[in-house]
Amino acid sequence: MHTNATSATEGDASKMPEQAPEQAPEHSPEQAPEQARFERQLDQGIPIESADWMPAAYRKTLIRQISQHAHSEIVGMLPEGNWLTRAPTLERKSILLAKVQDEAGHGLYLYSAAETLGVTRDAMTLDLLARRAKYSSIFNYPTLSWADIGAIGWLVDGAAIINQIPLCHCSYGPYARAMVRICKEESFHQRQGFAIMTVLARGTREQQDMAQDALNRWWWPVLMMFGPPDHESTNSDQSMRWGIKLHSNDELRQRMVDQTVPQAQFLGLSIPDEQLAWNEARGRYDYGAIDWDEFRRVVNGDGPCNQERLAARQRAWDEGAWVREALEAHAQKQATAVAAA
Ligand code: BYC
Repeated sequence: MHTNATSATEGDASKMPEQAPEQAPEHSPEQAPEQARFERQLDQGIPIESADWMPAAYRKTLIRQISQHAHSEIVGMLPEGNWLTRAPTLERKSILLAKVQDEAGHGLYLYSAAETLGVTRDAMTLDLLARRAKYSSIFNYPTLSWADIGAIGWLVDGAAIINQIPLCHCSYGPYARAMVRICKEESFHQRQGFAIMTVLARGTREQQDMAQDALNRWWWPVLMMFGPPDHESTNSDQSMRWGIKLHSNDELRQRMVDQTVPQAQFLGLSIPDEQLAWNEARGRYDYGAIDWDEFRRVVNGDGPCNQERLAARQRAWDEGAWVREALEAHAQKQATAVAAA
């Protein structure tokens, strides 16, 4: 629920900014001392806080990344929510329910972190609904069997941890602090997924096949989560200079492969990649070519579930209108009472 009313117009979609506000131009000569202080803070590893001066492009990049991250957490509830009523036991159901609720919490911490940069949650949501903002490609794939819930925890949350632990040390204080708790919870999520896969992998032949089928379908989309290859990554260089990203997309993807192969071996499952091989010289695994056309298709709206996911978010927005209106009315009543007192 949206409780973060920051302006008198918030909650009234007709008066809402249609997208994140335009940023001020890059620093003027008078701002040179501020720019120098900003750069000194980056060099010395001192977090940038919301009240600190920052270049407009830094602010814009953070709003883009944090809001897309928040949208991913919220959209990410949908594929798993699909199995809440069909979890095989009461215990599994309550664990999954807790996990899905955690994802909602992650979305809220992240929307709050983005709001410290001067954008409203409503504006960010409208950007998502108008397809101006992205969310992770991985959530455009369907969850066809219970093993997919295991695979999401094991692989998707596993990838999230690899990508997000470094973000706990990124240069923007509110984002870095939000990531600390998120990463702790992701680690619980990863373990619950691995636990599901372990039960299936040690189960009947049918259960083992189900686990293998889930791994086959999720493996490549999970590797795509880390973003395009470094030479095609438009934002990486600048984001790394600003300390928003600490490692490149390919480096994190490689860590994912190196971490997951022994886990798959432990489960007795095979990674669906004939070119996967240990490279003694590099001390890392070599892996096969990723289908980047598929990645681009999914990111551009043509994945198996893109329409369904956005329709669900649109429905939630429409059906939540009365809540936003009620909150707005309540906030106005409070403000009137305070003014009268
Ligand atoms: N999907 O220059 P690049 C979770 C876009 S939540 C869609 O490398 P950047 C979880 C990228 O936005 C998982 N789009 O970008 C939740 C850019 O387009 P724009 C989400 C992607 O930002 C619930 C363009 O491609 N995690 O795990 O430097 C349950 C060029 O890419 C993707 C985060 O958001 C993608 N996979 O690096 C369970 C973490 N990859 O925006 C689990 C925070 C790239 O210029 N985000 N694009 O139009 C990041 O670390 C970075 O934003 C990324 C991409 C590594 C994802």
